Amino acid sequence: MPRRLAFRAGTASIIGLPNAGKSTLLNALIGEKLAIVSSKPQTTRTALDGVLTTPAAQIVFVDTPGIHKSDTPYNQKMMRSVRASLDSIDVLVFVHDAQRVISTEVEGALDLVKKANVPTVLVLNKIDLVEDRKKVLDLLEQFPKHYAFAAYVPISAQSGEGVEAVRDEIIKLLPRASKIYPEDHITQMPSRFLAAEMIREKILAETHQEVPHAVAVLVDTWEETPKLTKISATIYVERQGQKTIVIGQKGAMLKSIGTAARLEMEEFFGTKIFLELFVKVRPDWRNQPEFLNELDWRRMTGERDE
Ligand SMILES: Nc1nc2c(ncn2[C@@H]2O[C@H](COP(=O)(O)OP(=O)(O)O)[C@@H](O)[C@H]2O)c(=O)[nH]1
Ligand SMILES: [Mg+2]
Repeated sequence: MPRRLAFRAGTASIIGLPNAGKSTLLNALIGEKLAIVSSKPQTTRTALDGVLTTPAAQIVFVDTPGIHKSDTPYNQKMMRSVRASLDSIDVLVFVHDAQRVISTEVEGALDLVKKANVPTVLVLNKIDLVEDRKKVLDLLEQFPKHYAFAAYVPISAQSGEGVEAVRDEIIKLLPRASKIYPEDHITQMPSRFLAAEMIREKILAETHQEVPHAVAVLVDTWEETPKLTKISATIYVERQGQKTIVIGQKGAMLKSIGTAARLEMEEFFGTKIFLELFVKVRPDWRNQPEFLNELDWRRMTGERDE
């Protein structure tokens, strides 16, 4: 049979509790850092997409915010994006942190899996952090009691161990179909969103307590010249005290955030970058629908490559 007839293509959503390693897995699967990663909850605030094309298949991945109690409007918005990611997909990938037991929180998340009713791969992540491999096996054995997963794969998204097995299990579950996107397409996300996220990641890495939750970043201007790309962006926080923290002593914190973000942008976009950062207080932005729309990459307008 000619190979093109056996080609498989479809969509796979990655879901799980916060901090399980969903975004790290997306990046490992695609081989590009598309999603920002941190140990702070709510690092991923909206559904993100990343496309992997192999000779045998094309998988459109959707990375999602962690499944959590949606007690505020902003959290509810995040959970809506998780639920929306369960519609019209071919495969689900449920990521669980191998250091954690199957708590009631996990059971709640598994209810979403049951409702989605699509073939689901159980990924037991962070096995590099579990010294006793027997514990990994014991935990793997627990999962079928909760749901009949299509496959069970222990991995370390960070080291890459097991990531190919995840990819192969997903491909087996995809329908026969031709490519949805051209081969070199990796994401729908606009460059200015990716750049804003890179800045936010550096802030998350450097700040603590309520600051990570209070931070939003928007790129204001994006100017490409043959020699370099000039980007100016605003970091929004909710209170003056947070602004003081983000700027730091004599601007030291803002400078280190800017340098780290610029280096990552230069690597990712493959061009020299001039990055200018501003910090503004915008009280209660998490409850302002208009501002939340501005942060939504699907609604971003303006200069874009891709
Ligand atoms: N040791 C280890 N850490 C991991 C692994 N996968 C993710 N992490 C870390 O776990 C934290 C949460 O990862 P992230 O991908 O942002 O989780 P998400 O909230 O599920 O998207 C980050 O600090 C990651 O570096 C892994 O396989 N091993
Ligand atoms: Mg994430």
